[in-house]
Amino acid sequence: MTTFLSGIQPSGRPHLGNYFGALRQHVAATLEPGTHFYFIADYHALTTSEGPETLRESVRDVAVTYLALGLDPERACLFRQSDVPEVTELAWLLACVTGMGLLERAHSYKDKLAHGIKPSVGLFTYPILMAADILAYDSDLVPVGKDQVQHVEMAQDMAGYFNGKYGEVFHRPECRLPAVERFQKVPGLDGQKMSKSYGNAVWIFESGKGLAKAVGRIPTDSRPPEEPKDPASVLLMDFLALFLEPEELADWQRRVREGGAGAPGYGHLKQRLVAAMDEHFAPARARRDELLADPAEVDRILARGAEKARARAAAVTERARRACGLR
Ligand code: AQP
Repeated sequence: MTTFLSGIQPSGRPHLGNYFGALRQHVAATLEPGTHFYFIADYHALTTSEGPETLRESVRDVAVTYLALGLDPERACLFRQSDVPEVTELAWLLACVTGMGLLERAHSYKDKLAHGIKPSVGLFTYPILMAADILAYDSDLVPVGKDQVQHVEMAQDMAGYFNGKYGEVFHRPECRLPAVERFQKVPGLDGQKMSKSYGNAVWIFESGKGLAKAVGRIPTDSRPPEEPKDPASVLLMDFLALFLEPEELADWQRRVREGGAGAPGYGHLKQRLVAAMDEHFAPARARRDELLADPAEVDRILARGAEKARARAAAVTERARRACGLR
């Protein structure tokens, strides 16, 4: 039976990149046969924490987002990472077989430094905790966006180091990217990867004036509508490509490419984007409002998820302890 596992950090409001790269494929995967674990990575979020109250709110926000997007807690186990403290012990066991060089090659760490984020030891060793998260559940498949592929590969490496030294303890996980390539790395408002910490993100439940304002921030240039343009040079088209059906998208692309009297202006494209996002997320927004009104139910779901996840992680951790001589 295949075990699926993935997670998301409660380090800010889930954005379009998290949705297309991860959340949407997590929810879809739960329809496949297997065991499904989805966690809210609150230990990870401590690497960039803005305080306890914000963290608690963000954890709830991510839980509500998963459920509002259709994750069925009867089919998937939804839980808080910190409700399974075994992963921190596993992280230590993995740290002791992992060379510094592996972590020094992490692209995501280097990107964070390049964005001026002051690194803690926790941020540097993040891939070890992520490997522990993956290996603790004997995960077979890890659905993620492209930015996390290297981290899954590092988990494979760490499993290999540990197994090489102590025998076959950990399963080798494989990552799974969204089948549609443009969902693998969604651009932010500045054209770089959309990221909670880069100030370029659009919250998936943004609505009304907030949504119009966010879409209004997508940069455009001074070329007039009539001027023929390569659609690939118009960032707005990348956003529209996330939401429109292929035929409609092809039509807008053609009109942008041909220019002339029938070509849309940037304002027109922005209006279409707002309408498409509204339509796409309206049902989930309504479910979100219902869930926010019933926090006790969300707590119950997380508690049930934690119980099941912890039982699996405890067994794997015990196997690892014995293998390395701690028992
Ligand atoms: N722009 C993106 N396009 C596609 N997938 C993305 N993901 C994140 N950004 C994009 C995927 O979302 C999942 C959860 O990510 P995370 O919140 O745990 O960490 P992250 O990848 O570091 O996301 P952020 O927004 O960039 O967070 P911060 O700024 O806090 O570090 C992952 O599967 C990821 O691939």
